[in-house]
Amino acid sequence: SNDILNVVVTGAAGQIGYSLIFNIVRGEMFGSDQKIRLVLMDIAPMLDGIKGVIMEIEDCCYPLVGEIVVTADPKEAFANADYAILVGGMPRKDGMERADLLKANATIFQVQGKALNDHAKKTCKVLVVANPANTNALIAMVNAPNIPKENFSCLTRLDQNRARAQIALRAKVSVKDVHNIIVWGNHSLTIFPDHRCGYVSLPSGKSTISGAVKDDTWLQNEFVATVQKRGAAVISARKLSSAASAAKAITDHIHDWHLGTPEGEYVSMGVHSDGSYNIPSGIIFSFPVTIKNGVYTIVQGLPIDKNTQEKLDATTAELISEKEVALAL
Ligand code: NAX
Repeated sequence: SNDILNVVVTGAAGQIGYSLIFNIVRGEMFGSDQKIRLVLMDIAPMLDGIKGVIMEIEDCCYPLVGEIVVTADPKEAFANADYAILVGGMPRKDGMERADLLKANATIFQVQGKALNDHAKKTCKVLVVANPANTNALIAMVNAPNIPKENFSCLTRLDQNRARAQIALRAKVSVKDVHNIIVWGNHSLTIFPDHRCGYVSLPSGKSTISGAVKDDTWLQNEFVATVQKRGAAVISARKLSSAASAAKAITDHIHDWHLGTPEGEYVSMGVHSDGSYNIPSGIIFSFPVTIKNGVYTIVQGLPIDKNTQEKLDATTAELISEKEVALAL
C-alpha cells in the first residue's frame, strides 16, 4: 500500500505504552496493510526495559512492523516523523503543586516541540496524551512554528469513549448503536460531556439520548460527574491509572485522523481553537470534529444552551489559567 510510516511513541516504557505499542503493530491504528517503522522513546534509565518489549513484539510475529528504533534523544526520535504520539511526561508526585507539575511538563514539551520543529516532517501529526494534555499540546505547538497548528492535538477521546459507554449502559443498548456523544474543553475535571446532539439508532428506529435513557436528572448530573471522575474511579479500584482504555482511545484518535470518520459521525479531539463557539484562540480545546483526507473540521452550529455555555466558560477559564502558569517559565 502506502510508503512506510514513521511512528514515534514517547513514554514507551510506561503502562499506556505497553498496551499502545501492540495496538499499533497489530494494525489497529493505521490499517492492516500499512507498514510501520516504530520509534520507541523514553528517558535513558528506561531503555533496557524497552528491549524486552521489542523481544515481545518480535515474538508476536506481526508482519507490519519493520525497523524498531529505541532512543532517549528527541532529535533522533523525531527525525522524519509522520506521527508523534507523546505519552511520556512527568507524573504528579505526592505533595506536588499543580503549578510545579505544569512547569515540569512545560519544559519537556518545549524541548520536544523544538525537536519536532527541526527534525520531523512538516506534515507530521502530533497527539499529546501526557497530562496536562491540552496545555502540553499548546506548548509543543508554539515551539514548532514550521509545522501547521492544525497538526497538533491532545487526547480527549478517552473521555468521549467513557461518556458513550455510560449512555449505552444506562439505555441498555449496545455501545455501537450510540452515536455523536461529544466532550468539550479541557481533559480534566471540567471536561463537559454533551449528549444533546447524540442519538441511539436501533432497527426499531432512531431516538434522542434523552428518549433512550428516560432519565433527564441522571443525564444532567450523574452522567456528567461519572465521566469527569472516571479516571479517579479507575485509580481507586485498580491502584493504577487507566492504561488499556487510554491506549484504545489513542488508537481510535489516530485511526480516525489518518483514515477519516464515517459520514455523519462526530469525534472529539483537543485542537487549536479557531474561535468556533466563541472559544478564544490560543488554547487547545476539545471540539467535535469530522475528518476527511487527514484534515479535521470542527462541527459548526451545534446548539449551546445556558447550562452548556456555563460549562464551556468554566473549562475555558481553566485552560487560560493553565496556559498562564505554564508560559510563566
Ligand atoms: P507511566 O508513568 O506508566 O509512563 C510514563 C512514561 O513516560 C515513563 O516510562 C517515563 O519514564 C516516561 N517519560 C517521562 N519523561 C519523559 C520524557 N521527557 N520523554 C520521554 N518519556 C518520558 O504513565 P502512563 O500511565 O503510561 O501515563 C502516561 C501519561 O498519560 C501520564 O501523563 C498520564 O497522566 C496521561 N494520561 C492521559 C490521558 C488522557 O486522556 N489525556 C488518560 C490516561 C493517562 O492518565
